Amino acid sequence: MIIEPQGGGLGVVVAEFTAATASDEDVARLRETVYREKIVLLKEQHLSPREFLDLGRRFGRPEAYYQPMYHHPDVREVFVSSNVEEQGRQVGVPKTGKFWHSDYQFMPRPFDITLIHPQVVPRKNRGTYFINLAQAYENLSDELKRAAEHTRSWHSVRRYFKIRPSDVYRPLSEVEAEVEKETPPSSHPTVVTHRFTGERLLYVSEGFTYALEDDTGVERPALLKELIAATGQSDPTFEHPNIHVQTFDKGDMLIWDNQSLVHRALHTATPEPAVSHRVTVYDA
Ligand code: 7UC
Ligand code: FE
Repeated sequence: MIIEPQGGGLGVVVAEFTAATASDEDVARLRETVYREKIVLLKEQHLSPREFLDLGRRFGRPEAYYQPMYHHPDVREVFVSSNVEEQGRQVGVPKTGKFWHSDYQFMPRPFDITLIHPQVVPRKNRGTYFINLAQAYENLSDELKRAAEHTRSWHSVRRYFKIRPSDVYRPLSEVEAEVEKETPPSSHPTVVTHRFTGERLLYVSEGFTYALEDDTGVERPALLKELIAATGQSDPTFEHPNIHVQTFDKGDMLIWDNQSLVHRALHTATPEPAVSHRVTVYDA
């Protein structure tokens, strides 16, 4: 196993890692690298959905997505993002994650680690944007740090909940009510402490975070907007210095620290075929 920094700041590239024969020491070293470097790009993987899940298991307890329409038909713990029909039918869900978020941020317990194994890689707009919320917190002015302290932020999937085929002809109000009931908003402190590294994270996202309240329960919409902008998530040009663009090739696997990072699928002007498999885990 060879670990090398990738040019341009965030993340490392790992070559000569073989999932089937990797020792516990190799996996422990990778896990520690994920939390320290935030993104690990494993080269030359080519794993079946079952093998991918087996690798995910070595990093923690895999959790199947709460909605079955995202599940791989053979391995339910594998989440499928795809705009490619297989034998005339849709597998998984197209156009997922095209907004700043972290995975399951709207749930009581967000995932610790996300693993993505791209299957069909677009030729042009390949990649994912990332922002490190530990870095974003560090970069805040002392005044904004103080303002964020002792506040809570509220997160919901409602703006990005995907209409299911079974929702056709249902009143939107009924679907909305169901979303609120099945996935009520979750709140987390606006400044959370990373459970493994102890870093302070500015835990807000443009896609899921819809309210921030101070310690007396009063909503502070202007502060939320200012904090989100300070992280770089409001930049329509994606040129904010906090934004890291992670590209990948066929056979790559991306493993990232989902506590520290928000991410967003690259915006594609011309739709190209894209398929990726995802496994998400709780680490202890
Ligand atoms: O379809 C999607 O963009 C899925 C998103 C609402 N949730 C992904 C997650 O793991 O939180
Ligand atoms: Fe995501």
